[in-house]
Amino acid sequence: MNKLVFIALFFFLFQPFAFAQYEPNYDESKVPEFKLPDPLKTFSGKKIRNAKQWEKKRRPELLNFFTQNVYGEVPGELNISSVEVVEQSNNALNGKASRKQVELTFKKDNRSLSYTILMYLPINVEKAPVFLGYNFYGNHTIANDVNILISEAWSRDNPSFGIIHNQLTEQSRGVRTNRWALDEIIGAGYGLAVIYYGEIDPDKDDMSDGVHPFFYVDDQQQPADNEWGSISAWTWGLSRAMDYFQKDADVDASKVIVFGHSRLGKTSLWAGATDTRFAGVISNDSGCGGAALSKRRFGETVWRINRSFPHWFCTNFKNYSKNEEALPVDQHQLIALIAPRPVYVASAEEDLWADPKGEFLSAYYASPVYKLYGKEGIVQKEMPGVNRPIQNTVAYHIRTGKHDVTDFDWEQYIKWADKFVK
Ligand code: GTR
Repeated sequence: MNKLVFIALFFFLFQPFAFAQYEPNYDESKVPEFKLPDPLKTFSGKKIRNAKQWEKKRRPELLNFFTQNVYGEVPGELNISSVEVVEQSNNALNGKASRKQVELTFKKDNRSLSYTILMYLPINVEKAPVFLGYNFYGNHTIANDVNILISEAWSRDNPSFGIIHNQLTEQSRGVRTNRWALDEIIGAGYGLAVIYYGEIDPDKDDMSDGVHPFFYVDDQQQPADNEWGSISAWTWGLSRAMDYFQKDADVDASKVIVFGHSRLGKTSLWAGATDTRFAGVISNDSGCGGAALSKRRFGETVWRINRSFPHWFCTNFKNYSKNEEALPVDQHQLIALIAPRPVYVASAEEDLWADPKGEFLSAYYASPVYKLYGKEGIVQKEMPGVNRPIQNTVAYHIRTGKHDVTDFDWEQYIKWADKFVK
């Protein structure tokens, strides 16, 4: 047999075994043994005893590790060049809200990038606390409102939403109203601000578009190994939205809660960790690289996420693919970086890919850091029953159903925000 044919045949026959080894695990009894790094012990082994030591020693070294090895560093400063209110009305949602569409523009050398924040604010509140979140398919998908402008940015195709040739269209207006409980948010006295994430960085493995190239020198094609992936870029966008809120008299910038689902839940956690101006953080079904503990290797793993979405994290994170045991941190420490500000981690029962138990344990193991500040986190190690939220400064629920954002989720977020942020 010709040698090449033999090699091809060999790989063909043994391929199922090779892949079986990396099939996602959904069996609790097959979760590997692992030791979680202690948030209250420094890398050099010193015990952290109070909030001051945490802030001086441990928090900075953890933040630095996540920056250099997981999400990637933002290579420089890029501030808002101009703000334009492109549309507004004081009569939205049957007179209950005002609506504002604000375009932020960034310029550097001969590059320019703009994105639009769509805001609904309750009419009877002078300075509103606000939920801020990214959406997956354009601002016009979040409400059945003909006045919402349609973004021209690249989008992943989704024929069921009428998105083909990577262009958002009229056909998808209002298709995601189910994910945003807008009436309830406004009724409870909060504003909602949303941004289409593709305007900051299109969600594809291409580092030549979005905000990344603003910092390239000479003929650089991609960020350095320790520099930002897409999650960090999206996080940068949220922080610039925060810059804007600080100047908007209609918003209470000291009460902005950053929210995100799934990959955008990973993003909201990283935003909360890196930007202490966010008063609260919500991670909805954020899974691997979000709230879920990586070392459990349950559902999606570091290898799998780096393979499917090579652009989300920094290149250095690939060192931990199939190598979670070498990670000197885990995601409970990402949550701890948000302390003492309120954080809500939510899971869905059928969303095993995101590892609900790993998400819960992260919230639990982050709690000792909250305790340093006299704040109550998650005190019981047993997961609560389905649809039975635990709401402290650290909050958690697992609801029935699949990977999604539902009215049940929002009801809990509003109740919790009323108590811990408003
Ligand atoms: C999945 C990915 C998850 C999650 C999800 C989403 O395909 O594996 O990590 O982020 O996408 O964002 O919808």
